[in-house]
Amino acid sequence: MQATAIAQPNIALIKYWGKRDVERNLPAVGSISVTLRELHTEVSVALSSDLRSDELFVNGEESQPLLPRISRCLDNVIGTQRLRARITSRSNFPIAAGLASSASAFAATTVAAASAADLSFSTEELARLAGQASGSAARSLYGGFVELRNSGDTIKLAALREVDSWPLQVVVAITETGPKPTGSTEAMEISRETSPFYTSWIEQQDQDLEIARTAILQRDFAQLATVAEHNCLKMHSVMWASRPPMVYWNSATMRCMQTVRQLQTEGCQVFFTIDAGPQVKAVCLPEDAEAVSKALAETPGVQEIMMSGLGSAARLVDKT
Ligand code: 2P0
Repeated sequence: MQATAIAQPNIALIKYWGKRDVERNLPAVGSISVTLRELHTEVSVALSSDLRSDELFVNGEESQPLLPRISRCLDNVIGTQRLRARITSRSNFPIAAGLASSASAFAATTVAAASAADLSFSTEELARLAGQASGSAARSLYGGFVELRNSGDTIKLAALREVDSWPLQVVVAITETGPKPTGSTEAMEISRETSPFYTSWIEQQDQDLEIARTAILQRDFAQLATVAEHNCLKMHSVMWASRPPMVYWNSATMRCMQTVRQLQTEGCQVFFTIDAGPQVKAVCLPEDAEAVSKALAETPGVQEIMMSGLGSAARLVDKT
């Protein structure tokens, strides 16, 4: 009873920040993301009557701190009266550094757990289960451009555009690889409870979603660039105005934003987005990817560059 799944992280262009139901992990706002191709997490779930408790190995090392959340995810997918599991996870990019590693990890865990237990779910059901573990994970059950919508008491997902029909590139500038100071779950609640901008953030989200959805459907890069940068900066303004303030950026993050601004003045079709971490993701047209990558690599403080096209949905790769 073992299954292995692969999922890719996704980068939100219109961000999820805030929860309307913490218990069920329902987001307060919809979001739109792109699923990446080159970054991935592979998760194996092996259920066994020989195990007395769940065991988790992340990139070859046993991990106690992450285990309760993974165990809860398995309880949610399989049921609490399940066999114990050995879970092994391997990512080809830094984890817990604002690169959406929880999205790919929980998407892959959900798919692998369901298969290991011989349970059959629709993609949308798998997305809802993954989303209960980590909101952004729901989006990695789909490929290309993905929208997550709030729908009554649950979420609904839609693939807005397939991977190959608008092959944007994402250049990730890594400026720091350590774990982030405040996890997203806690940070979102601090924002909801203390930020004076939180309510207007929530109120304006549907408008941003509408503009981004239309831009994606029409392949209007300029429109998507404007709304994505605006939405990103609004989310960070909510965080900055929280008490305590949550500032995920470092000086290299700012320098990367300036590099993107400079590229834009030179005619490059590129925009930046930044999540709950110091990395800068530059989204661009394929013909501009090399120039964007070179300029970001030369930006002081950038430690590494990762390039990715848009990728496909989470999937099962092995079952025994
Ligand atoms: C996003 N982020 O839309 C936003 C932008 C971070 C900034 O989704 O609490 O790890 O597990 O549901 O999914 C990160 O939040 O949060 C996230 P939980 P998650 O990608």
